[in-house]
Amino acid sequence: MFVFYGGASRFTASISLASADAVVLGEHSCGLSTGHRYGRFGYSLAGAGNLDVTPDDGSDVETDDLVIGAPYLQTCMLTDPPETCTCGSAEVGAAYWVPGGSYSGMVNASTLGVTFRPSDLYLRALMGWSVDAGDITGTEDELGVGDGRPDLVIGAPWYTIAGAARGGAFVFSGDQVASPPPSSSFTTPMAHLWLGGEDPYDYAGWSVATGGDLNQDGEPDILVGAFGSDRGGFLSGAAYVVLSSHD
Ligand SMILES: [Ca+2]
Ligand SMILES: [Ca+2]
Ligand SMILES: [Ca+2]
Repeated sequence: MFVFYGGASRFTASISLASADAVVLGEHSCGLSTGHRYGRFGYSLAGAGNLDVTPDDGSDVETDDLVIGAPYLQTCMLTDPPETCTCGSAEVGAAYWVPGGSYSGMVNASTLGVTFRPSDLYLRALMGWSVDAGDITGTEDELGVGDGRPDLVIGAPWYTIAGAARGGAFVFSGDQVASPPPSSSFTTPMAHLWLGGEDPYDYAGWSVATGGDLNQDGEPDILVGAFGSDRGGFLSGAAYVVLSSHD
């Protein structure tokens, strides 16, 4: 992922990505000689607002942050030395929250921020195929009213529960992610909310979005795309709307 720091006068004409201010990389890939293990970091990305702001103690960190997906990340890339990568080829996938900052040169997402991945490292999930962020929820309000801190939505379209590739989206509470003691890694059972696909091969979570207030209750709502859904006929596809609150 290439980062350019803004400025109205800078973003004109054309800029080569080679002159980006920083390049954010995912976890290592294994070489071609070891069987094409790769993560495809940057397949999805989104601005994540300012998740690590600390509201009550005056020590606010004012940088806006990032969420980035690497849906083809494989188990061996986490567990084996780069030169071997001898494990199976399950594409578990991962997503990374990266705090904002004045980065330069090449930086690594897994050492900068927080990693999200399935708890089962041998199950193909393609987690991180889609990502977005918005203040969907706060931990102190069971009605889902936001707490001012962005939360993360991470799609996993191949995630399998009771049938292949139902897919779905995991919501991780920003409050949970930012709460001390800081954790560098979250797994799917720690998610605040799971929005699971209805049927096998729905591929729910192929796309996700937050931020729109569809029902005008002041809180962002969640959209989950499932292109394999048969709701409207064979492979009609569907887009699910999950409102932050409803009567
Ligand atoms: Ca921040
Ligand atoms: Ca929140
Ligand atoms: Ca709403």
